[in-house]
Amino acid sequence: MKRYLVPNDYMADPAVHVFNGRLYIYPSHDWESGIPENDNGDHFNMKDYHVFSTDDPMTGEIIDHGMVLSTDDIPWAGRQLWDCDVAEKDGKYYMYFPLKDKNDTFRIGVAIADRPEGPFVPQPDPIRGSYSIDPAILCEDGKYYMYFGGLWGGQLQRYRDNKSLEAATFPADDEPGIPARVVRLSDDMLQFAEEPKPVVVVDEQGKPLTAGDNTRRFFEASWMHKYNGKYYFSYSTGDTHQLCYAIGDNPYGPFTYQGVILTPVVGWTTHHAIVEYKGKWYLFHHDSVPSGGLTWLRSLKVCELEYDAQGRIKTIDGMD
Ligand code: FUB
Repeated sequence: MKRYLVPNDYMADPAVHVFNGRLYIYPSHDWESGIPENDNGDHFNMKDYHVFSTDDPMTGEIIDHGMVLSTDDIPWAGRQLWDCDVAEKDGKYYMYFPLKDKNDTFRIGVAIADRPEGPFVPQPDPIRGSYSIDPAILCEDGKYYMYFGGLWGGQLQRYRDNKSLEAATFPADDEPGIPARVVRLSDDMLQFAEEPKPVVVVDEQGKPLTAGDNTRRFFEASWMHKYNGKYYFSYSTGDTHQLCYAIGDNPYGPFTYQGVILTPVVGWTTHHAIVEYKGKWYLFHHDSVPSGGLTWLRSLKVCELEYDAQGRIKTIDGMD
């Protein structure tokens, strides 16, 4: 069974966490801004976030806590509030959000709240040294790690070794693909504590997935969860529209490719969060069925997710 969570509005890119025994959903807020569709993603012209919560994602009431952060409140804002994530530390809630600055370059900002439902107050500047999109946070033994990055409109091809290039550069098809990044956050949660490192996904022979392997290699939409002591790094393959996953032994990887979590959905993008709640595992994602296939008007969905006895995720049909 699958469920559309917010049938009266367009929400996408869910990040989902359990705070104080309740499920909190932090999506992007799609709307019709009239910007034509292009490979740069200009049509994803989001300008605010809402927060939702529930005590039962399949059948319970979904509470809309209203608008919690807007580009109007962010001093360095240019345009395009894309996929965010939220982490809790010492009773404060930190929202990490990608946004283009006034030079049209994606940076990652932080906004702080006293409660998981916000409202969130942004810091005056983005995180120093941040770039690209799609932050996802792992909390592990009191340390916090951010996974981030996305190709094409997400601008990751403009960077190598955390330095910006003069021009966007893609590897040849037989070279390793451009990886996501992982970085530990500072104790105050407001900066990077180290240089971001590549999130390397390898095949069964231990070789990094190549740029031409576009049904398996990373594109955007990082998520990290733990299952049976292993680290499951999951992501979208972008132009081949799959959600895939890879397993590692620590937060930095490397991660060995395992398979497909969700086959392509209606719409160009696919994006997700995986979370355990009250003894069940759930996949939150989005598709463009309710908007009649408009890629920039996406709707939040949830379904249960299952593992086999070896810890492999059972593939879910995106067209269901
Ligand atoms: O919503 C805008 C972008 O589309 C996200 O940041 C990507 O992950 C993709 O879902």
